[in-house]
Amino acid sequence: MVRMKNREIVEIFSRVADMLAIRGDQIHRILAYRKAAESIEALGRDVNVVYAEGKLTDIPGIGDTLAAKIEEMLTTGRLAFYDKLAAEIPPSLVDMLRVEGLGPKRVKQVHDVLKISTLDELTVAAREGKLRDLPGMGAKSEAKLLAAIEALARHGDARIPLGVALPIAQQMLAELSKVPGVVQAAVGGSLRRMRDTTGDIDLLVAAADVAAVMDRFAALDNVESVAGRGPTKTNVVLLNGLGADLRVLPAERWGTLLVYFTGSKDHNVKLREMALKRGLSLNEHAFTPLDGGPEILCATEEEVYHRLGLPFIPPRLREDRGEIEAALAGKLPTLVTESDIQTDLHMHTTWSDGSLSVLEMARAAQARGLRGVVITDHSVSLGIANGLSVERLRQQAAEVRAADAAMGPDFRVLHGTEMEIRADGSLDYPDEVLAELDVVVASLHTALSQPREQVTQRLLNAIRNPHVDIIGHPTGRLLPDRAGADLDMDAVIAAAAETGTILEINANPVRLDLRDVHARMAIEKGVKIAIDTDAHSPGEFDLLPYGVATAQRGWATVADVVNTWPIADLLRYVNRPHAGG
Ligand code: DGT
Ligand code: CA
Ligand code: CA
Ligand code: ZN
Repeated sequence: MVRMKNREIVEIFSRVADMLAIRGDQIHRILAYRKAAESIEALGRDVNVVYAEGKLTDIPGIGDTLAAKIEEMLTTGRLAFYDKLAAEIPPSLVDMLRVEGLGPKRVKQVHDVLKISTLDELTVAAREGKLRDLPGMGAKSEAKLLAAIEALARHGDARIPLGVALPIAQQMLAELSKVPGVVQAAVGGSLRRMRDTTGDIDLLVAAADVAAVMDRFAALDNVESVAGRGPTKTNVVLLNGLGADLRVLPAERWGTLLVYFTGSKDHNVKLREMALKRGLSLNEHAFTPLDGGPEILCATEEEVYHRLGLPFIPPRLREDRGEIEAALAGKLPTLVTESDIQTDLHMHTTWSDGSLSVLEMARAAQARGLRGVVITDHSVSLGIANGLSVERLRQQAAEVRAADAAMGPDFRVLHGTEMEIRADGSLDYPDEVLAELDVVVASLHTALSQPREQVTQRLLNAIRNPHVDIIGHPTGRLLPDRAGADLDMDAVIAAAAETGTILEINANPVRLDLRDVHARMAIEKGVKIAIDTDAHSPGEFDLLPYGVATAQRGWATVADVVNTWPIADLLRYVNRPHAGG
């Protein structure tokens, strides 16, 4: 009998890590439990099966001690060590760690001093002003804590980052494609629209034998349990807790199936209204005449849109943000695509916190079809990332020029920086040093929680510096949990438009920053966009599609995206006489 599943073990190990942290235990012990939780989460197989094979210690980070604990949980459904810890550190304290800015030491303090052991009690205490008198606290930090608690309550329902869900979906899709008789297979829902986070995985398949596909789906390695099954759909829960829905119809209905389950819901509602005006009802199966005539089947999405008097609308635009109106008016944008991208303007090497040399990164970029890169290591005040002093930056210039020569005439290696915008708004390098660089990216990495006016002003200072060409990942958000700076985006975009400063869409799926709607706002004001991977290793160049998709969701065309320009045009643009400064 199965007593525990993967995600319950993940949950217990990560709670143990948090409880040890609150207790003030040794760091290596805390990290061991955290690593174990991450390993099981990434496992992709039922841990009960791995245990039955006697291979628990093959799992990364699982040695004999942790394997014995997993065995205990799998066979008894309990972990004595957890129960023992829980007697000392109430497990409800762990929930408080989800509040941004609230660490294990503080949690222990409010528990020890004020006897607070739940998030609700903490909220009440903060509202009543009982936290401000604790050592190291004050009225200001109390208000900040309360704001963070309220933010947590707002975003409580966990959505999964696109970068986590999409690879899982693609892997499942590859398995389903192998089932005999499968004609088409695609991801649907918010994943196909490439929204930055997703509620669940939607998979769509066209096949004659519906049952065979659904049987295979229910038996995939990463499926924990089947939550529901109907004639054309199966819903499962994955080992990592994510839901996944599969829908299967015959190939002649593929067009309506795709449109219906790509969504968004609001986009679909509009399409259905348009269909009704034409005397048709529309669902995933077909158009059905309201007067009772025979079904009209659509094997492609083009046919569905055509029947409604519309051109094909790319999935990335299907959010009911004016795309149907634009389509009717013949004004849909021609979206930028991956193959339009010629350069990457933001990446790191071993000079700061990257894994490869300048030349190796250039070669890796060339291998992916790019024609040029800008090397942008961190600047001096980001000590944690081994940021470059002016002296090291100048040494690096020589290496960049040597790499540029070594790559030959068909590939350019340019010298840049990802310069810190410091907490006080000043910049990390003086103007005369910035003037020596080909391209300057400026970014916020610290003090992101400053009040809106202050943090916006920091960014405006950077935008107005005539040497700053690009603002990297403008808000600094990290998906799923860190909200990023509370920027006045209208002011940032207005200043970027005025000075010609480029705003980045950072392609790393933990960032996707600018996000879609802000990219669209910027483009509408004439601001140029850079889509950059911010690669710290060669594999991260492959994150580009996430950035391109985000740009597409921002309605970006080739003209809006500086990475599509020949490198000479790019250099001319960044070296033009600036309006700022
Ligand atoms: P998510 O999963 O929250 O990230 O967002 P979606 O858009 O993937 O939504 P989901 O998974 O609930 O449903 C997938 C698509 O199926 C959705 O985009 C549109 C379609 N759909 C689902 N439920 C409804 C519904 O009640 N009405 C209509 N018109 N469409 C629906
Ligand atoms: Ca979905
Ligand atoms: Ca769904
Ligand atoms: Zn950065």
